[in-house]
Amino acid sequence: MSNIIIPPQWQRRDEIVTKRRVYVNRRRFLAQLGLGAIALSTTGADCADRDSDARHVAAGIGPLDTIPENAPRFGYPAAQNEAYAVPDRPLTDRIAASSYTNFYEFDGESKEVWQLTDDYKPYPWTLEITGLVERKQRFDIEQLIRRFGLEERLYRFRCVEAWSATIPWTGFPLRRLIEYCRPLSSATHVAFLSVNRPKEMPGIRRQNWYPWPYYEGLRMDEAMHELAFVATGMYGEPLPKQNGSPVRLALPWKYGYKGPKAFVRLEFVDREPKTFWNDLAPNEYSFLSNVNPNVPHPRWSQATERFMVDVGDFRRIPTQFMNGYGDLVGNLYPNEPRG
Ligand SMILES: Nc1nc2c(c(=O)[nH]1)N[C@H]1C(S)=C(S)[C@@H](COP(=O)(O)O)O[C@H]1N2
Ligand SMILES: [Mo]
Repeated sequence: MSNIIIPPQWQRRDEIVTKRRVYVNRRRFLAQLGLGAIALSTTGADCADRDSDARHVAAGIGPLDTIPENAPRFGYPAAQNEAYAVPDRPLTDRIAASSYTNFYEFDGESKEVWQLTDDYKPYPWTLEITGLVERKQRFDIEQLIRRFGLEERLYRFRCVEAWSATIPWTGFPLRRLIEYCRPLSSATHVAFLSVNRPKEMPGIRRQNWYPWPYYEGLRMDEAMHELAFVATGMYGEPLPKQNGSPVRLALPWKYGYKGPKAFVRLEFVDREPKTFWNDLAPNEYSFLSNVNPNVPHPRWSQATERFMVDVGDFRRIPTQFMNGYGDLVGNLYPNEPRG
């Protein structure tokens, strides 16, 4: 992707909005000059996307313009919960975090998922609560936000493929939703199901060998942990489509794939639920999938990671036990290799 638009790292909240405006205007400016496609095709690594990119540039659309128009905006930007800061690394550039994404429903290879989300219309959306629970019910996004509130948390993020980021998520602890719904005492796990919209999601159509829709799961003690977070937004605004609009999980001590994007169902169950990547390759993707530098992936080391600072700017850093959250969640996993 474009390396030409890299404003300085922002530190203060109002710079988030400013930065987005600068970015959008720059795109429009290039489009007007007819230079967009040329200026944006300089990296070469994404030739396949060049046509798509040119089309988006011509329309003045960038990776932050995929925030749905009808996403509710009340409560943003939310107050930051200072208990969840990330003092050891910088915040990842916002455009980078919404350009370099993983969302197989749109594509399995390209890291420019946002260009494939034009047909995806996340709203109307409902979350169904079902299974072993007293209050089986549905929430729309407004109801979720009104009932459970919004706060901002800075979390480390670590993909199993050894890239990482620091993201300011907006949302609420999953625990709040679970307590409200009152699971039965027989519930031991929570299963999540992502939205299944082949007409809107080209990756589902193209990669029809995958067991869609995406599904994930947690033990109840994990789901009830204060760190487990339902994200409705990031960087002070609702989630862009490619980052999982309308809601996704942020589980900072686990590899990224444990956090389903665009989930529509939460089911309380009495056994370990099946999960998408574990079903596809059980020896590579365990149910727990806690970030652990001491446990290599069968095909690569997990001792270090490529931390994404900005668009095209990655730094190699050591991976921390539980992604730096060992003090908080380590006690849940007595058998996790510690050295
Ligand atoms: N529904 C769904 N959720 C998903 C994925 C996916 O392909 N589909 N990819 C996962 C993986 S592998 C990662 S690393 C994170 C990526 O989140 P990001 O693209 O917002 O960085 O989303 C996770 N959640
Ligand atoms: Mo990932």
